[in-house]
Amino acid sequence: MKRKSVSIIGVPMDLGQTRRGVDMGPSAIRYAGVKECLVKLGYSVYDEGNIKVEIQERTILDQKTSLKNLTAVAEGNERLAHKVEEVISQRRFPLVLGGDHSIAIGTLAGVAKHSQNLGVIWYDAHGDLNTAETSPSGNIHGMPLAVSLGIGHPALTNIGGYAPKIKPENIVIIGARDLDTGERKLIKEKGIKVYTMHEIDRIGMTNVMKETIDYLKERTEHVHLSLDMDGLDPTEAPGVGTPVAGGISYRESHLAMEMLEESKLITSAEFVEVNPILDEKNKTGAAAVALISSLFGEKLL
Ligand code: HAR
Ligand code: MN
Ligand code: MN
Ligand code: MN
Repeated sequence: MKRKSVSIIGVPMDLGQTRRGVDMGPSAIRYAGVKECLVKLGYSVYDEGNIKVEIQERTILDQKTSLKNLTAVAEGNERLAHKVEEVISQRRFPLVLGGDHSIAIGTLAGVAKHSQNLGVIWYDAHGDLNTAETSPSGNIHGMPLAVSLGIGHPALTNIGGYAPKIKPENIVIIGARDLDTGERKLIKEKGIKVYTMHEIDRIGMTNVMKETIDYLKERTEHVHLSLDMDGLDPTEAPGVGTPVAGGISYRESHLAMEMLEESKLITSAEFVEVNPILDEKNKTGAAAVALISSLFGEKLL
């Protein structure tokens, strides 16, 4: 890691989808010892607490677009964007804990304020490239990557006061195995680099990460890691709202984090979609912390 100070930012967001419990993700990751791990690795760690997210017990549908909980999701992300921007101004590494993946909208809005040519690694079973028109669910957690490209509802694409946040050629998706029709179309149209499970099986995680690192090193100045825990196989990360079989293993994920650490490329990160209600004794929260430790330089020997 380039920055020796880390700010932990919790985002108890559960309004980007409809399964309850993912708002407790930040607690689960804290409980699994994220701060202690980073301190042990020699970092100065500041737990900034949680970003305020509205508590809304019933889903509110946007009348025109059928997007779910649009206003509350947008407001939470606006607050998150400010916080992330402030943390980077203080030269600290923002480590954002979700919460559902809709929070990547705010994280990227904050990070990209400081970076004209931001790279993004999207570690996920899903593409999160839907719009209101292509979404099968109306869930905003299926849209943050499209939104960050400037594609989607203006209440989301304009968070932070500017759009777009990122360029399609600066994105690498890793672990995809559940892509909707509209998402496939967008990937082809925009030429987004994707390593599906097919490529991971075919060439191995070592080569996937080597290629990803070389690709991003060449064209970007900072790289954000957006890690959705459902990128991992559900047997090893069961506490997620939208599990998809046939995922990345725990060991492959460790390898990926270790290679990213060696590359010194990552300047911000988020770990999302941990849902303790669906989990088995905080297995997924603990896996998130183990991966964070590797990303920040923990060695086996
Ligand atoms: N693609 C589906 C949708 O848009 C499912 C998305 C599930 N998303 C996440 N984030 N868990 O990756 O609704
Ligand atoms: Mn809630
Ligand atoms: Mn996701
Ligand atoms: Mn996902």
